Amino acid sequence: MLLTRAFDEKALLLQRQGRLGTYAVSRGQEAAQIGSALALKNDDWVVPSFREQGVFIALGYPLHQLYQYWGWDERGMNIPKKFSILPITIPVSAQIPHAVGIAYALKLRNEKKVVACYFGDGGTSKGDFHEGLNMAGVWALPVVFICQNNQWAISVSRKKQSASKTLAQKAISYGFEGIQVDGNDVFGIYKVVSEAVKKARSGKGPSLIECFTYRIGDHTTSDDASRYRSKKEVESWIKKDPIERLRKYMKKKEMWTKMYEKQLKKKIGKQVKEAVERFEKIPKQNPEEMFRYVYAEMPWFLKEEMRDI
Ligand SMILES: Cc1ncc(C[n+]2csc(CCOP(=O)(O)OP(=O)(O)O)c2C)c(N)n1
Ligand SMILES: [Mg+2]
Repeated sequence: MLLTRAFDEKALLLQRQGRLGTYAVSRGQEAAQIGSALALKNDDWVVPSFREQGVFIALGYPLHQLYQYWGWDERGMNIPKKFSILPITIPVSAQIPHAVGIAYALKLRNEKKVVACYFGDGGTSKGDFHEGLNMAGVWALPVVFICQNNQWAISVSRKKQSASKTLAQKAISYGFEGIQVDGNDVFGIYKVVSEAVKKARSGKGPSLIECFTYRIGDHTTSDDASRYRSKKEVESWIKKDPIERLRKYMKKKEMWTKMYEKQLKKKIGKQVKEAVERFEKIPKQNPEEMFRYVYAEMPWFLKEEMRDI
């Protein structure tokens, strides 16, 4: 969780210095992301949206490749073979039908693997969400839908997103279980996701887990959240910071010392520094690359745009 926070903080600085592109911070959502990722087995499938750096980091994804992706170079999502992760999906909820397709294939092949599919509260308003969850229920597929309800979809609040009392309850209409869990409690998330994964692996079908959490930062580096939400609201959630909660718990259990955190932060600082150095040494891609592979034959308007770069 601390590594994810440090990765994010560095990403923000790099973006402000023009060394990284638009970036979506995950501050406040570390428990939901790391707790859920750790409940998976190595060869389970992970289908992310765009704010899940904590999931990638918990699974051991190379940090420099994550920076590379956010640094305008999609080769950062050239997923090394040992990972069963799909590339980051920017279009909201487009990944949900993909996750369900993978789960369907796993079922047909009788492979005892599970798919973890991530999306946000805003993602539940998309048709893809309904289509995906509906068929996952009909076919009793091995998929765990993990909704990080961080209360905001850019400037649209959770209340404006859906009249449902909870997002978890939407699962009822698809014929499977939905659970709302404290998204800032890493142990709670781990437990609930572990149970859903076990259920999916044993052929008992999908689950929807709503992690009730908060996006402490702006939506992305292109956003200014102070224009649509109050300081008071943000401060009330800073008090529930998942890392602070874990620290308090560990202190109480005498599992934490100042020295432990100091050493951990030193190690993390080194990891992040090395990742940035490695990312910045990668030769820059030719900007023409982004035009080349969209169509078999490049249309005139792309040719025109390409001439202008
Ligand atoms: C199909 C589509 N429409 C609109 C956008 C612009 N957009 C990017 S993120 C976002 C809000 C997503 O909110 P949520 O699902 O709650 O995820 P969060 O950003 O809170 O993690 C929108 C509307 C997009 N990326 N894709
Ligand atoms: Mg959201």
